[in-house]
Amino acid sequence: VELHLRDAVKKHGAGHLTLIDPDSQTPQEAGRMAQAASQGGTDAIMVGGSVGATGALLHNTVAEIKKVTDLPVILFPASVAGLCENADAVFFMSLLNSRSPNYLIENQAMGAPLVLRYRLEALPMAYIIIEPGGTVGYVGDARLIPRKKPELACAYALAGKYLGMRLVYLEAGSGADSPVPAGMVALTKKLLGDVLIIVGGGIRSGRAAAELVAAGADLIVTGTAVEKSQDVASFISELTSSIRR
Ligand code: 1GP
Repeated sequence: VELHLRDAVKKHGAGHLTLIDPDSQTPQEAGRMAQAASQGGTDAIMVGGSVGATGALLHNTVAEIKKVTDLPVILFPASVAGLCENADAVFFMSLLNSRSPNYLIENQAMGAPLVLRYRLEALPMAYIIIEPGGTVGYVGDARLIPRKKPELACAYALAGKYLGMRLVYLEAGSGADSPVPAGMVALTKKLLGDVLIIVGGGIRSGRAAAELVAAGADLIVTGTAVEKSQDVASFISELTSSIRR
């Protein structure tokens, strides 16, 4: 799955990930969204959410998505409960600016044997939450990075790289009024080189996505805007065509 993502970035200059929160619709509706997103040219489906994205709902959501598309399904877990065996990979992430050991290492330790048993590909990722942070900032007990302090985001991202993480996710929080500042993305990419920079939270248009890609984002995540869209295939197609070379 990591190779698939890196290939997409190499080929088109950037990639797009569609985030589906199992708690926001039925598994069948999630399947229809994933199918439309795939038609629109998204590169992978992320499945997860801060609250309630667990158990049978999670499993059935992944199952419906796998039925309708060959795209990789990557789990985006809020805790050990966000793992299931029918996905392809997991963002094996540590919330580096959390105050809580739960989100730094405890859930990861409880989850690691399940990742092995479920044969999920683990994608080692530094997860960094920037203001305003939204629900995930609250639930993850994050000490939010101020929007005007790109050097702080970079310090955490670089620490992640030196710890061996090959992906960095700069998160503004789902539904944020505005995405992570482009300048913060630019500085992070400049210092991190071949680490994949994922940016999400509050991205609602092709223009916003293109600005972040121009700054250095490798992968753009959209969740809320896809959920709200009346025509998912054409919305994703607008996003993917504006970020691709
Ligand atoms: C949330 O970054 C993701 O974890 C997506 O955010 O819902 O605002 O697209 P949106």
